[in-house]
Amino acid sequence: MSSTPVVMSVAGSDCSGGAGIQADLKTFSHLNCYGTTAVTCIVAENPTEVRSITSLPAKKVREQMELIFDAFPVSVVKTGMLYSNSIIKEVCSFLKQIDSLKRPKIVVDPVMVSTTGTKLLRKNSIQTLLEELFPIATLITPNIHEAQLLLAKKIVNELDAEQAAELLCKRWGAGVLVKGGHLAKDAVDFLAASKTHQSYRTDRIRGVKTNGTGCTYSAAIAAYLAQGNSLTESVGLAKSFMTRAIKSHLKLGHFKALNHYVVEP
Ligand code: PXL
Repeated sequence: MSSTPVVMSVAGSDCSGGAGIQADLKTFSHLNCYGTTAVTCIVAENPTEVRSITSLPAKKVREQMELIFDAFPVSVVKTGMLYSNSIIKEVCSFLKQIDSLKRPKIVVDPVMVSTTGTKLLRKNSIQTLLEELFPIATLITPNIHEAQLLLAKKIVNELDAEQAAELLCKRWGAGVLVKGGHLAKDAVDFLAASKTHQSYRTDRIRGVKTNGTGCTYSAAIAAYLAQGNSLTESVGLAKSFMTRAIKSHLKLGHFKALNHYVVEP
């Protein structure tokens, strides 16, 4: 009998393979989960440029989710680039009609802007994300920029980041991991959840700029959760995985890429 956990990524396709659905699937399979997907958008991009975004009709996103859930016991859903109001609403409507006791855990990466600066969420859609998706999330994983936007408040130091996690956690009743990768000093992330507050600190790895760290981190958390680890354990394991994936980055032509296949320490 197989006990491989099934996880699902609802996100955009990054043809360059570092972020989006592609990063999620690599991470899921490397961390011993069976990965499934609902594609929301096709993003034509490479590490320096987003050329175009083509979004799928919201009903087509729902259809993918329906068929996967009809066939597989999905234990964790990770959401990434959802892009539009209609897609966010359809995804949430699908997830909400699942009995709350049977609903999978939901890890929300509130993707707003690409590493190259292109908007991956329409401006008028942030409110929909907050109202529809955050209340059913197990964990929300904003980086500093996203947390600033969500709170309409500047975050300049570790204390601000820690308070941001607590505020967002209280406001939405979900676990919140504010990722401090963009702060000046160590790479420190703050988790605020109903029963736990924890920080995760590693030395900053300098001089490695790669796409897809946010996508990969949230996918790794989803995979570790699907394997039955607690939220605090899953974030710790995923943080360690990320540190190794950045440290052992791959050199591909002129670019550095995350090594999604990095081995256990
Ligand atoms: O890293 C954010 C991100 C998420 N999802 C998709 C992307 C990107 C960055 O480019 O392309 C599909």
